[in-house]
Amino acid sequence: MRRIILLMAVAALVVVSTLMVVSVAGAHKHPTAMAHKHPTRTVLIKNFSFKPANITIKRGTKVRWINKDSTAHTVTANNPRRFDSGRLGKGQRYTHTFKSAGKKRYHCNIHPDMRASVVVKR
Ligand SMILES: [Cu+2]
Repeated sequence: MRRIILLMAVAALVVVSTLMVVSVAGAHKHPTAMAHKHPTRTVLIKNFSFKPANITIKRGTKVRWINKDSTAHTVTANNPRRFDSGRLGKGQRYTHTFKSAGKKRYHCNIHPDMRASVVVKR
């Protein structure tokens, strides 16, 4: 009887320590996986154009625009309900996280010839 109790105690110890190792490994793995899954992409606004003008990202990616011109620009979706930075002065930035897949075309409201797009994949 004593032997059985000892065996059960050893078995319980093995199960508990295995679970602990798994959860510790999981905790270390998770933040790295998230960082790779949701990176930030930067688009510069320079010399009256978006650089790069066309990017392809995964759904959930955050895109950051930085205005490097001394002239004000906007980052405005062709369908303005999707996203609109408003007026960005020199050095100002705007970020938007893309949550739905598809090709999102955008432009600058002040200079309508400035056109670009973000392709969002699933
Ligand atoms: Cu502009």
